[in-house]
Amino acid sequence: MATLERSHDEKQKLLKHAGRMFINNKWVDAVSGRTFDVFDPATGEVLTKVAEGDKADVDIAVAAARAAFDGGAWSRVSPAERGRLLWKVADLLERDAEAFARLETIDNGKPLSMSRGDVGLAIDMFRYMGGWATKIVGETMELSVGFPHHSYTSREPVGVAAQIVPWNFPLLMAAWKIAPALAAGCSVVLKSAEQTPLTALKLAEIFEEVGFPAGAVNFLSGFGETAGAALAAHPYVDKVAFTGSTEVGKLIAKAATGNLKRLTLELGGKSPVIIFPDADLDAAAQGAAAGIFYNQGQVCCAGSRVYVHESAFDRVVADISDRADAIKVRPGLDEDSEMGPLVSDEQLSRVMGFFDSGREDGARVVTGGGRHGDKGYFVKPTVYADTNRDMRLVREEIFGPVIVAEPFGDDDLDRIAAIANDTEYGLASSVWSRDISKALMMTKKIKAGTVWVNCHNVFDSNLPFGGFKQSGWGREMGHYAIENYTEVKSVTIKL
Ligand code: TXE
Repeated sequence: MATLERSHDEKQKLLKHAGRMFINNKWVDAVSGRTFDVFDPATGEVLTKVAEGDKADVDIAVAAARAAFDGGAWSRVSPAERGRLLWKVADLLERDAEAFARLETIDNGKPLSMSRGDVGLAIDMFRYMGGWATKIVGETMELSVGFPHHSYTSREPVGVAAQIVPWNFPLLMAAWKIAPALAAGCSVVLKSAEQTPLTALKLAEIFEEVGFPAGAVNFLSGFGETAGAALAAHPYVDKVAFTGSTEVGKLIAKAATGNLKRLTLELGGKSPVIIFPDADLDAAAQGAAAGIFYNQGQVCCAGSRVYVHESAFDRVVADISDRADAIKVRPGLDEDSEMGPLVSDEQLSRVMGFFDSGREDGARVVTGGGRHGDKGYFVKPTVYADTNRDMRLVREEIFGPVIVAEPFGDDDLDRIAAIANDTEYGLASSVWSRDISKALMMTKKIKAGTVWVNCHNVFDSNLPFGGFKQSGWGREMGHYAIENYTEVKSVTIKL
């Protein structure tokens, strides 16, 4: 109860405009007047209410973003000024970093140490993309057209960007999406996830304080099937950026075809961790454990399948399982918490369903395999062995702190890669070996957008991130993110 009271109290202090959305530089109620409950994942109790934006609010926000982009004040802001504004966002986020971290933990459940890490990465993303605003350039080219000419390309902002973000890294995903869009000169309508709307609303306070022109950035709270779907289908939206489930990604792709919106999708994963016997096995076990248990396993690139050479299998699995048992599973606001609750009742039920399927399919529980406590949405860090490729545990994204471990006896890299690639996803992977040549050969064989060698879950604003196969379309971060928000224009002048 102490946690809940603390949460309520902090919520009052931490959010100035609870129950409202930020559209066209004004704090407004939903047109319908409706609100919905936000829950404390550590207790399951209602934390606060936020505005329930839907199609009517989407229409207003998109119209504001459209006007800002089509000749409005935002369209006249110079690249240097866009960069300065983004740096200011970073500075104010840094000033309020601890408040953001606490609010993220209250809303999402993750340990404070992780929220602090997320805020740091978000700050870095705004600075990094602020730097890009003045470095968006075209090329000149020689043609073979037989008359004197001058040809060049320019990069222009795509237009109105609708951005739909998930609940696992609410603030960070907002930063990944908003920062490149604004650096490129697009205007933005962002919809937070219904489970975790609070830090996006607090970020809106920062945008208000920085003083962006009206309509440049609009923050909506609301549900996916209503507000999200309306954004994805909106005829005046030019680009959609989505992070979430593969299932919803496909719905968004269909909705976006109406006016052939530009589209980037960052979707699910079932990322393999491959541990060769010549690896530093302590480091590999530590990395594999961190790779799955970080953020309660609610990470799209979580290393959820670990394949270990049979000669090292028992030792590595025992080590991962000891590490799982040692994790302090506590409410995120407790400073010593190392794993918080899952985000929602629904996510808890989903993960519990996977425990049931593991039981039915005969997988061996090495450790965990159930709920932790009876209040809030906590589950035990879990390790399974004796699994096979036909089990749901092995095929489907669980999005919880659950890893399946399987041995391989093979030394043939192609056969090992075939096991690693035996998934509809292709987001990430890690390879653990002291033999750099073997590790690099594996990086070429794995079909995934990211391959880490002797590490896992390493992110940087300068490092592109995204998936092969059904893990999505396009790359976020780095200069790729800027390309997502620009169109190339070719100009040819006959001299
Ligand atoms: O995701 P959804 P859910 C995976 C993970 C998880 C599963 C389900 O496996 O267990 O998805 O989670 C918005 N049109 N990931 O159901 O529904 C929604 O409001 C437009 C992986 O919570 O995909 C939210 O803002 N938008 C993932 C966002 O989509 C819609 C992160 C994500 O929600 C919509 C989250 C619609 N029809 C879940 N329906 C990752 N890649 O990191 C929902 N939304």
